[in-house]
Amino acid sequence: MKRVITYGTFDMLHYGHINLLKRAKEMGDYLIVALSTDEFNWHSKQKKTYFSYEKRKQLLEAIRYVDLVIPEEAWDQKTSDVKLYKVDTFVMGDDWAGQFDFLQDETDAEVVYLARTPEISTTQIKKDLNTKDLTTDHKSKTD
Ligand code: C2G
Repeated sequence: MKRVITYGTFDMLHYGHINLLKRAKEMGDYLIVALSTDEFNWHSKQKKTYFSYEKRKQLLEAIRYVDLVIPEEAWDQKTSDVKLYKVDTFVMGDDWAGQFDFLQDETDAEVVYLARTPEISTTQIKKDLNTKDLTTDHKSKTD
């Protein structure tokens, strides 16, 4: 069984996240998602999330590509995670390109960076919700 792992906050889940998870799963048979806890997000990423860890975990566990969700509590847990879960492939979006190459030296895992889905992000969604007149905008597209 080929095991894959990826890490992230996955707040306000959107199709960019799904595209990443789908491609990550296609690289193996079992996909583990290390989900940033609320504490890790705030203390280490200065990120406040719309959804709590439990809600973000519930959403991820409902995705067909995801087999296991574990907490991400520290930047430096990746090496031990890869060893503990016998991971073959470590996957991240290419906004992280190069940041985790050390894992190839410290573990037997392959490190793969996948192209991000352009134009969508949680930050963009929050901005658009405050600016676009979504109803009118949506209506004009479908009428
Ligand atoms: N992603 C993507 N396309 C987007 C948005 C996100 O491919 N339009 C990918 C990111 O590259 C990342 C994953 O989806 O691989 C999760 O994105 P975030 O929740 O923003 O994760 P991040 O805050 O980058 O946390 O230790 C690593 C960190 O936990 C990663």
